[in-house]
Amino acid sequence: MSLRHDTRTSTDDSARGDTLGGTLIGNIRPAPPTVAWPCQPLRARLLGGEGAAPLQECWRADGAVQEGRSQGIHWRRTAHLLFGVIELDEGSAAPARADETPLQATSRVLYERLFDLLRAQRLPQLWRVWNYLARINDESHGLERYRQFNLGRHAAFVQAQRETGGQVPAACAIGVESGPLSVAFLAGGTPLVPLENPRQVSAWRYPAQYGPRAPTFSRAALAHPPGQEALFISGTASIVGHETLHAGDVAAQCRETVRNLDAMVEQANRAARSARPFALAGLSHRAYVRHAADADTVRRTLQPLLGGAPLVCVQADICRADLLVEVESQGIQPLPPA
Ligand code: 3EB
Repeated sequence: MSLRHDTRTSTDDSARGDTLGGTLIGNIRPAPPTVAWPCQPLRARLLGGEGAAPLQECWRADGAVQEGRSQGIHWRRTAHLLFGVIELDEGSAAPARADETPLQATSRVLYERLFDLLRAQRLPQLWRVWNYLARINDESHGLERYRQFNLGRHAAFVQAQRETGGQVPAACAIGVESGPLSVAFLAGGTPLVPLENPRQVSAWRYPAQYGPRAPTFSRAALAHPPGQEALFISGTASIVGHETLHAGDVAAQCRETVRNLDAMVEQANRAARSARPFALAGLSHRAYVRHAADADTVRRTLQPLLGGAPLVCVQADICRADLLVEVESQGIQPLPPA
Protein backbone atom coordinates (compact mmCIF):
# COMPACT_ATOMS: atom_id res chain seq x y z
CA MET A 1 0.00 0.00 0.00
CA SER A 2 1.43 3.35 -0.96
CA LEU A 3 0.04 5.71 1.73
CA ARG A 4 -0.31 4.93 5.44
CA HIS A 5 -1.15 6.96 8.52
CA ASP A 6 -0.22 5.99 12.06
CA THR A 7 -0.61 7.41 15.54
CA ARG A 8 1.85 6.57 18.31
CA THR A 9 3.37 8.10 21.40
CA SER A 10 6.20 10.30 20.30
CA THR A 11 9.43 8.50 19.50
CA ASP A 12 12.47 9.53 17.58
CA ASP A 13 12.03 7.70 14.31
CA SER A 14 13.83 10.30 12.23
CA ALA A 15 15.90 7.61 10.59
CA ARG A 16 12.88 5.97 8.95
CA GLY A 17 12.96 6.52 5.22
CA ASP A 18 9.25 6.13 4.57
CA THR A 19 7.99 9.18 6.51
CA LEU A 20 6.46 12.03 4.53
CA GLY A 21 5.68 14.10 7.60
CA GLY A 22 3.07 14.57 10.25
CA THR A 23 1.81 16.19 13.40
CA LEU A 24 3.02 16.34 16.99
CA ILE A 25 0.20 16.83 19.47
CA GLY A 26 0.41 17.92 23.10
CA ASN A 27 3.23 18.60 25.57
CA ILE A 28 5.13 20.62 23.02
CA ARG A 29 5.80 23.70 25.11
CA PRO A 30 8.09 25.57 25.17
CA ALA A 31 9.25 24.07 21.88
CA PRO A 32 8.26 20.97 19.92
CA PRO A 33 10.87 18.18 19.85
CA THR A 34 13.03 18.39 16.78
CA VAL A 35 12.28 15.79 14.15
CA ALA A 36 13.76 15.48 10.70
CA TRP A 37 10.48 15.23 8.81
CA PRO A 38 8.06 18.07 8.01
CA CYS A 39 6.21 18.46 11.28
CA GLN A 40 3.17 20.49 12.23
CA PRO A 41 3.12 21.07 15.98
CA LEU A 42 -0.53 21.09 17.11
CA ARG A 43 -0.19 23.54 19.99
CA ALA A 44 -3.12 22.11 21.94
CA ARG A 45 -3.58 20.04 25.06
CA LEU A 46 -4.35 16.35 24.70
CA LEU A 47 -7.52 15.41 26.59
CA GLY A 48 -7.50 12.05 28.36
CA GLY A 49 -7.26 8.55 27.01
CA GLU A 50 -3.72 8.95 25.80
CA GLY A 51 -1.87 9.78 29.02
CA ALA A 52 0.57 12.65 29.24
CA ALA A 53 2.94 11.66 26.45
CA PRO A 54 2.75 13.65 23.25
CA LEU A 55 1.31 11.91 20.20
CA GLN A 56 2.97 11.66 16.85
CA GLU A 57 0.79 11.16 13.79
CA CYS A 58 2.69 10.39 10.59
CA TRP A 59 1.99 9.93 6.94
CA ARG A 60 4.20 7.26 5.43
CA ALA A 61 4.57 6.14 1.83
CA ASP A 62 6.40 3.61 -0.27
CA GLY A 63 8.89 4.65 -2.89
CA ALA A 64 11.80 7.06 -3.02
CA VAL A 65 11.22 10.10 -0.79
CA GLN A 66 12.56 13.51 -1.80
CA GLU A 67 12.74 16.44 0.58
CA GLY A 68 12.99 20.18 0.19
CA ARG A 69 12.48 23.59 1.70
CA SER A 70 11.15 26.48 -0.30
CA GLN A 71 9.69 29.81 0.81
CA GLY A 72 9.38 28.54 4.37
CA ILE A 73 7.65 25.29 3.38
CA HIS A 74 9.24 22.06 4.56
CA TRP A 75 8.05 19.23 2.33
CA ARG A 76 8.62 15.63 1.41
CA ARG A 77 7.29 13.82 -1.62
CA THR A 78 7.19 10.57 -3.52
CA ALA A 79 6.40 10.32 -7.22
CA HIS A 80 2.68 10.67 -6.42
CA LEU A 81 2.20 12.43 -3.07
CA LEU A 82 3.49 15.50 -1.27
CA PHE A 83 3.13 16.46 2.40
CA GLY A 84 4.23 19.92 3.51
CA VAL A 85 4.17 22.24 6.51
CA ILE A 86 4.40 26.02 6.50
CA GLU A 87 4.25 28.30 9.54
CA LEU A 88 4.26 32.09 9.26
CA ASP A 89 4.30 34.64 12.04
CA GLU A 90 1.63 37.21 11.41
CA GLY A 91 2.97 40.31 9.81
CA SER A 92 6.57 39.12 9.50
CA ALA A 93 6.65 37.48 6.10
CA ALA A 94 3.76 39.31 4.55
CA PRO A 95 3.70 43.01 3.78
CA ALA A 96 -0.01 43.72 4.04
CA ARG A 97 -1.67 45.68 1.29
CA ALA A 98 -3.52 48.79 2.34
CA ASP A 99 -6.86 46.99 2.38
CA GLU A 100 -5.68 43.86 4.26
CA THR A 101 -5.34 43.04 7.94
CA PRO A 102 -2.02 41.44 8.96
CA LEU A 103 -3.63 37.99 9.43
CA GLN A 104 -5.44 38.29 6.10
CA ALA A 105 -2.15 39.10 4.33
CA THR A 106 -0.32 36.29 6.11
CA SER A 107 -3.02 33.83 5.10
CA ARG A 108 -2.91 35.00 1.48
CA VAL A 109 0.89 34.87 1.24
CA LEU A 110 1.03 31.47 2.92
CA TYR A 111 -1.44 29.96 0.44
CA GLU A 112 0.25 31.69 -2.51
CA ARG A 113 3.52 30.00 -1.52
CA LEU A 114 1.76 26.67 -1.10
CA PHE A 115 0.25 26.92 -4.59
CA ASP A 116 3.64 27.99 -6.06
CA LEU A 117 5.21 24.85 -4.57
CA LEU A 118 2.51 22.52 -5.89
CA ARG A 119 2.88 24.02 -9.36
CA ALA A 120 6.70 23.74 -9.27
CA GLN A 121 6.54 20.15 -8.01
CA ARG A 122 3.88 19.22 -10.59
CA LEU A 123 1.59 17.75 -7.94
CA PRO A 124 -1.07 20.45 -8.26
CA GLN A 125 -4.03 18.73 -6.62
CA LEU A 126 -4.53 19.94 -3.05
CA TRP A 127 -6.35 17.16 -1.19
CA ARG A 128 -6.39 17.96 2.53
CA VAL A 129 -5.36 21.03 4.56
CA TRP A 130 -4.97 21.45 8.34
CA ASN A 131 -5.17 25.14 9.35
CA TYR A 132 -4.35 26.32 12.89
CA LEU A 133 -4.42 29.94 13.99
CA ALA A 134 -4.13 31.76 17.27
CA ARG A 135 -7.18 33.32 18.94
CA ILE A 136 -9.50 32.35 16.08
CA ASN A 137 -12.62 33.93 17.61
CA ASP A 138 -11.03 37.25 18.63
CA GLU A 139 -12.00 40.34 16.73
CA SER A 140 -9.55 42.89 15.33
CA HIS A 141 -9.84 45.49 12.59
CA GLY A 142 -13.61 45.10 12.97
CA LEU A 143 -13.62 41.45 11.85
CA GLU A 144 -13.33 38.07 13.59
CA ARG A 145 -9.92 36.57 12.94
CA TYR A 146 -11.36 33.41 11.33
CA ARG A 147 -13.12 35.67 8.82
CA GLN A 148 -9.84 37.50 8.13
CA PHE A 149 -8.23 34.14 7.44
CA ASN A 150 -11.04 33.27 5.02
CA LEU A 151 -10.45 36.53 3.12
CA GLY A 152 -6.75 35.81 2.66
CA ARG A 153 -7.20 32.13 1.79
CA HIS A 154 -9.88 32.94 -0.77
CA ALA A 155 -7.70 35.64 -2.38
CA ALA A 156 -4.87 33.15 -2.86
CA PHE A 157 -7.17 30.61 -4.53
CA VAL A 158 -8.34 33.36 -6.91
CA GLN A 159 -4.77 34.57 -7.54
CA ALA A 160 -3.69 31.00 -8.39
CA GLN A 161 -6.70 30.65 -10.72
CA ARG A 162 -8.09 27.83 -8.64
CA GLU A 163 -11.74 27.04 -8.08
CA THR A 164 -13.20 28.56 -4.90
CA GLY A 165 -16.18 26.20 -4.83
CA GLY A 166 -16.74 22.65 -5.98
CA GLN A 167 -13.26 21.24 -6.53
CA VAL A 168 -11.80 22.51 -3.22
CA PRO A 169 -9.82 20.57 -0.61
CA ALA A 170 -11.06 18.94 2.54
CA ALA A 171 -9.89 21.02 5.52
CA CYS A 172 -10.17 22.09 9.10
CA ALA A 173 -9.58 25.56 10.55
CA ILE A 174 -9.02 25.47 14.29
CA GLY A 175 -8.04 27.95 16.96
CA VAL A 176 -5.17 27.63 19.41
CA GLU A 177 -3.94 29.94 22.16
CA SER A 178 -0.86 31.32 20.49
CA GLY A 179 1.75 30.73 17.83
CA PRO A 180 2.13 31.35 14.12
CA LEU A 181 -0.39 30.63 11.38
CA SER A 182 0.31 26.94 10.80
CA VAL A 183 -0.76 24.98 7.73
CA ALA A 184 -0.05 21.36 6.82
CA PHE A 185 -1.20 19.88 3.55
CA LEU A 186 -1.34 16.70 1.52
CA ALA A 187 -1.31 16.98 -2.27
CA GLY A 188 -1.16 14.65 -5.21
CA GLY A 189 -1.29 14.40 -8.95
CA THR A 190 -4.86 13.22 -9.35
CA PRO A 191 -7.97 15.36 -8.87
CA LEU A 192 -9.94 14.77 -5.69
CA VAL A 193 -13.60 13.82 -5.71
CA PRO A 194 -15.26 16.53 -3.62
CA LEU A 195 -18.20 15.48 -1.44
CA GLU A 196 -20.88 17.72 0.03
CA ASN A 197 -23.36 17.09 2.82
CA PRO A 198 -27.05 17.08 1.85
CA ARG A 199 -27.87 18.18 5.43
CA GLN A 200 -25.65 21.26 5.16
CA VAL A 201 -25.19 24.23 2.87
CA SER A 202 -21.80 23.89 1.17
CA ALA A 203 -19.35 25.98 3.18
CA TRP A 204 -18.18 27.78 0.01
CA ARG A 205 -21.81 28.91 -0.38
CA TYR A 206 -22.24 30.23 3.18
CA PRO A 207 -24.19 33.51 3.22
CA ALA A 208 -22.44 36.78 4.08
CA GLN A 209 -23.61 36.67 7.70
CA TYR A 210 -20.64 34.32 8.32
CA GLY A 211 -18.12 36.74 6.85
CA PRO A 212 -17.30 38.64 3.65
CA ARG A 213 -15.67 35.60 2.00
CA ALA A 214 -16.95 32.04 2.40
CA PRO A 215 -14.56 29.34 3.63
CA THR A 216 -12.83 27.41 0.84
CA PHE A 217 -13.27 23.73 1.66
CA SER A 218 -15.32 20.66 0.76
CA ARG A 219 -17.20 18.75 3.44
CA ALA A 220 -15.12 15.70 2.47
CA ALA A 221 -13.00 14.39 -0.35
CA LEU A 222 -11.97 11.11 -1.87
CA ALA A 223 -8.39 11.10 -3.14
CA HIS A 224 -6.50 8.40 -4.96
CA PRO A 225 -2.91 7.48 -4.22
CA PRO A 226 -1.85 4.64 -6.56
CA GLY A 227 -4.01 1.60 -5.84
CA GLN A 228 -5.78 3.28 -2.95
CA GLU A 229 -8.74 5.41 -2.00
CA ALA A 230 -8.41 7.89 0.87
CA LEU A 231 -11.42 9.48 2.52
CA PHE A 232 -10.84 12.82 4.24
CA ILE A 233 -13.84 14.17 6.16
CA SER A 234 -13.32 17.85 6.95
CA GLY A 235 -13.86 19.37 10.35
CA THR A 236 -17.53 18.61 11.04
CA ALA A 237 -19.70 20.31 13.63
CA SER A 238 -23.27 20.74 14.82
CA ILE A 239 -24.36 22.73 11.79
CA VAL A 240 -27.52 21.98 9.81
CA GLY A 241 -28.25 24.12 6.77
CA HIS A 242 -25.84 26.88 7.63
CA GLU A 243 -26.94 27.34 11.24
CA THR A 244 -25.43 26.13 14.51
CA LEU A 245 -27.74 23.79 16.42
CA HIS A 246 -27.73 22.98 20.16
CA ALA A 247 -25.82 26.05 21.38
CA GLY A 248 -24.65 25.39 24.94
CA ASP A 249 -25.31 21.61 24.83
CA VAL A 250 -22.09 19.76 24.07
CA ALA A 251 -23.60 16.23 24.11
CA ALA A 252 -26.31 17.26 21.63
CA GLN A 253 -23.65 18.91 19.46
CA CYS A 254 -21.74 15.61 19.47
CA ARG A 255 -24.82 13.67 18.35
CA GLU A 256 -25.62 16.19 15.59
CA THR A 257 -21.99 16.08 14.46
CA VAL A 258 -22.15 12.28 14.12
CA ARG A 259 -25.33 12.62 12.04
CA ASN A 260 -23.27 14.84 9.73
CA LEU A 261 -20.36 12.39 9.71
CA ASP A 262 -22.78 9.55 8.88
CA ALA A 263 -24.13 11.59 5.99
CA MET A 264 -20.59 12.12 4.67
CA VAL A 265 -19.78 8.41 4.87
CA GLU A 266 -22.97 7.72 2.91
CA GLN A 267 -21.95 10.28 0.26
CA ALA A 268 -18.47 8.77 0.14
CA ASN A 269 -19.82 5.28 -0.45
CA ARG A 270 -21.92 6.52 -3.39
CA ALA A 271 -18.77 7.77 -5.09
CA ALA A 272 -16.22 5.29 -3.75
CA ARG A 273 -14.41 2.74 -5.88
CA SER A 274 -13.00 0.79 -2.90
CA ALA A 275 -13.70 -2.90 -2.59
CA ARG A 276 -15.37 -2.39 0.81
CA PRO A 277 -17.63 0.47 1.88
CA PHE A 278 -16.28 3.08 4.30
CA ALA A 279 -17.78 3.07 7.81
CA LEU A 280 -17.25 5.41 10.79
CA ALA A 281 -16.02 2.44 12.83
CA GLY A 282 -13.22 1.90 10.31
CA LEU A 283 -11.96 5.50 10.26
CA SER A 284 -9.73 7.36 12.70
CA HIS A 285 -11.09 10.49 14.32
CA ARG A 286 -9.92 13.66 16.01
CA ALA A 287 -12.22 15.79 18.17
CA TYR A 288 -11.49 19.42 18.96
CA VAL A 289 -13.14 20.31 22.27
CA ARG A 290 -13.52 23.96 23.22
CA HIS A 291 -13.72 23.46 27.00
CA ALA A 292 -11.42 20.87 28.60
CA ALA A 293 -14.15 20.25 31.20
CA ASP A 294 -16.33 18.78 28.41
CA ALA A 295 -13.75 16.15 27.48
CA ASP A 296 -15.40 13.27 29.36
CA THR A 297 -18.84 14.07 27.97
CA VAL A 298 -17.45 14.30 24.45
CA ARG A 299 -15.58 11.01 24.71
CA ARG A 300 -18.49 9.15 26.33
CA THR A 301 -20.94 10.48 23.74
CA LEU A 302 -18.79 9.99 20.65
CA GLN A 303 -17.04 6.71 21.40
CA PRO A 304 -20.08 4.39 20.99
CA LEU A 305 -21.45 6.38 18.05
CA LEU A 306 -18.09 5.95 16.30
CA GLY A 307 -18.14 2.20 16.93
CA GLY A 308 -15.11 2.37 19.22
CA ALA A 309 -12.86 3.66 16.44
CA PRO A 310 -9.65 5.49 17.41
CA LEU A 311 -10.49 8.97 18.76
CA VAL A 312 -7.94 11.61 19.78
CA CYS A 313 -9.35 14.57 21.72
CA VAL A 314 -7.60 17.91 22.02
CA GLN A 315 -8.56 21.21 23.60
CA ALA A 316 -8.94 23.85 20.89
CA ASP A 317 -11.26 26.57 19.67
CA ILE A 318 -13.78 26.05 16.89
CA CYS A 319 -14.33 28.66 14.19
CA ARG A 320 -17.76 29.73 15.45
CA ALA A 321 -18.05 30.96 19.02
CA ASP A 322 -21.21 28.88 19.62
CA LEU A 323 -19.63 25.58 18.54
CA LEU A 324 -18.28 23.46 21.42
CA VAL A 325 -16.94 20.51 19.48
CA GLU A 326 -15.76 19.58 15.98
CA VAL A 327 -14.74 16.16 14.63
CA GLU A 328 -12.64 15.21 11.60
CA SER A 329 -12.15 11.71 10.23
CA GLN A 330 -10.03 9.86 7.73
CA GLY A 331 -9.37 6.41 6.35
CA ILE A 332 -7.55 4.69 3.51
CA GLN A 333 -8.65 1.57 1.67
CA PRO A 334 -7.18 -0.46 -1.16
CA LEU A 335 -8.79 -0.21 -4.58
CA PRO A 336 -9.80 -3.46 -6.21
CA PRO A 337 -7.18 -4.66 -8.68
CA ALA A 338 -7.80 -3.09 -12.09
C1 3EB B 1 -18.14 24.62 9.53
O1 3EB B 1 -18.75 23.61 9.20
C2 3EB B 1 -17.19 24.49 10.67
O2 3EB B 1 -12.49 27.04 7.18
O3 3EB B 1 -11.35 25.33 6.45
C3 3EB B 1 -14.86 23.21 9.30
C4 3EB B 1 -13.91 22.70 8.41
C5 3EB B 1 -14.93 24.58 9.50
C6 3EB B 1 -13.05 23.56 7.71
C7 3EB B 1 -12.26 25.83 7.14
C8 3EB B 1 -14.07 25.42 8.79
C9 3EB B 1 -13.14 24.92 7.91
O4 3EB B 1 -18.30 25.72 8.96
C10 3EB B 1 -15.90 25.17 10.46
